[in-house]
Amino acid sequence: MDYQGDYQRLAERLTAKGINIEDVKAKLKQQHIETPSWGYGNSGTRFKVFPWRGAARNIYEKLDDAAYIHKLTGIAPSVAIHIPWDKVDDWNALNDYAKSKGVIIGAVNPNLFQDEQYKLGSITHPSHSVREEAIAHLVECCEIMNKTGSTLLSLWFADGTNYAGQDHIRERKHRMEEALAETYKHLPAGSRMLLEYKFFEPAFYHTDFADWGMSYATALKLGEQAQVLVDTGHHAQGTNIAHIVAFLLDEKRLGGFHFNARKYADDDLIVGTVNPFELFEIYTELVLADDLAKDVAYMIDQSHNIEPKLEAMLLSVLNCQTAYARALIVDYAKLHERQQTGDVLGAHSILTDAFDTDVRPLLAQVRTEMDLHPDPLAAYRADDYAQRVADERGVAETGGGGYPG
Ligand code: PSV
Ligand code: MN
Repeated sequence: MDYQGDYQRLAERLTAKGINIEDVKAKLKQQHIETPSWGYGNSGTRFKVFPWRGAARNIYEKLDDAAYIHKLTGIAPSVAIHIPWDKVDDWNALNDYAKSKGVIIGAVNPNLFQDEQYKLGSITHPSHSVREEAIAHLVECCEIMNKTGSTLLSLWFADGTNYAGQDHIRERKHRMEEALAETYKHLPAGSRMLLEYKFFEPAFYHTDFADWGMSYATALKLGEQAQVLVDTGHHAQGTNIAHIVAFLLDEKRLGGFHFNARKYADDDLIVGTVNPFELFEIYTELVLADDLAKDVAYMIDQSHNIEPKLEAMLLSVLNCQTAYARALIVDYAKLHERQQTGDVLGAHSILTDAFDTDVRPLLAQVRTEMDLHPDPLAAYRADDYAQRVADERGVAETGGGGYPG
């Protein structure tokens, strides 16, 4: 890949604008995108699961795959786990295995949406005993965090109702607050609880955590260890996610992201495919917020349906890297100047100029400096890893502990 000449020209152009290219490269090298264990197993829609030959069948194979994505990109060193899908008897052995592969266990995601008793909700269920069971699972996940060294409890609830009058909405809110307050007490020191929201599905009349405002209000009640998790696929059409991000950053309550792309519903399409400009807008807010964004966790949340799992995950990480690179080369000084003088389109053009910049030579340079292949997708396609795991693992009959067919 002959990118050096292009990189030199880009570096000169950016330097002339007062952008410190060494600083940009240093930030790109520090980027950290967490991949989800469930993205490596078979998954699908409620209509059909198309099994992928070579999909990971258990948490060890998921770690192998995640380590491979990290080896190619250099920026995906941690793996989110889902409990009980990824539960093991010996957590020390799992930690050691992850370490031997060059990755660590990241966020712990409880699962309160697949058991029979949760038909009417988990922590908001009308029955006290079902709520107790749900809380016990959340506490168990806090204990797992202690064993894996995880610093994030990532919470998403399928809770909600399907018909007006089905349940008392405010009582459900109180049940939810009570359960989370109890869970909060069990959070390991220094860790955080991230509250995800989603405006519909699987409940279709009301969802107990429907939007960022509900997660935010609840986080405020719980305490500083509770923050909001923005899943980019969980908003209504046309929602300005960058605005939500800016607001939460300013309030110091943006805990992290679940990245994916959506065209209509929570499609879990590859992040940055249908929405590259939206992803770039989000990253500009993060870059602008500087220190306010220092603890934000960046996680992928995708379950690939028809696409090859490994290439999909690789592309997802690379799309986040591209968006971040574009956001880092925005001329923020000039942007601010134009904002102050009310130069509406002049200000806008500062953003489109960065977005339209071909950052591939910059990223190739960064990767070379990190001793990586300058083009990870080409490296993946030239490599035999996918073929090897296809031969070794064959076609899994289940989702590898993830979404069943
Ligand atoms: C739900 O749609 C969700 O986005 C939540 O983050 C879950 O944890 C994740 O998918 C995996 O089930
Ligand atoms: Mn999510």
